[in-house]
Amino acid sequence: MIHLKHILAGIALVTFAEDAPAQTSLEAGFNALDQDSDGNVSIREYLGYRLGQLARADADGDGSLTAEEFRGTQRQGAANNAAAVFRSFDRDEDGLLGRNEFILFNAYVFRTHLDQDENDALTFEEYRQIMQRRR
Ligand SMILES: [Ca+2]
Ligand SMILES: [Ca+2]
Ligand SMILES: [Ca+2]
Repeated sequence: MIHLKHILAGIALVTFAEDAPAQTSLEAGFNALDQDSDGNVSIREYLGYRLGQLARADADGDGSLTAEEFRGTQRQGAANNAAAVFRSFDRDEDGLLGRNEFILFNAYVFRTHLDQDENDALTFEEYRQIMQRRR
């Protein structure tokens, strides 16, 4: 778990990148995540979004990610650290990131790096700050 907190901080900054082309407004990106339009991205909504990403990244469709498939879900700088993150969250050490392990990973990122006030929901203001730190 050495340096994991640092690594995950980098991942958090790029976590929304794949669905947010530069010209997409912050509001549009946030609204896409806020499925029930209550003004917050709950941890459930966030995990739902990430599970959709799992399904897309799972090239062989077995419900688990290989290290290679996982790396594909991360961007640039974060991709370099993907192997370390993968090892840390492959709790049963079977060389795959299973659905539950993937959820644990994303819940951890959400709780430690996205949700600043730790109420299991991301406000637009928190989202905006994350996106601005990315630049
Ligand atoms: Ca919501
Ligand atoms: Ca797979
Ligand atoms: Ca595993």
